Amino acid sequence: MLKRFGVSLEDDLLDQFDSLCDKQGYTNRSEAIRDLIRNALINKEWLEGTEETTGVVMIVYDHHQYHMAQKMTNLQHEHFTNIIASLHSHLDHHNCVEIILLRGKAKEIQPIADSIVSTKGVKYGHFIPATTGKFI
Ligand code: NI
Repeated sequence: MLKRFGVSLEDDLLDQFDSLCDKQGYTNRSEAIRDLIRNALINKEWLEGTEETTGVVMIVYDHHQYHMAQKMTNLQHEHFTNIIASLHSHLDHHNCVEIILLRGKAKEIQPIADSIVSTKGVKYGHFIPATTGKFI
């Protein structure tokens, strides 16, 4: 069920918010506010770390360097209960891009993501915390 509520904002802040909504392609303020609230709830989920959640790690590496192909395979087998899927694409003769999907409690999967991103030989690594969507 949808509920309505009023929000009071300074002119300038509302102008900036409207311009942001416009740039991001929102057709109305309500959907933008819903997303802000959902993001805040997901942040809280990650800070507490006790509920099951999901996240994605994206990495780029040269598979010839530092035994990277073997290292990434070993690491993913070591955490097979939390790594539920991965996608590997060969960008050229040397470079690979890999997307690794994690599922588990934030306090379990954050350290796995950190260890993947900080592995020697990873040229680019980024972790995106997400959600199971159950609580939002
Ligand atoms: Ni490859």
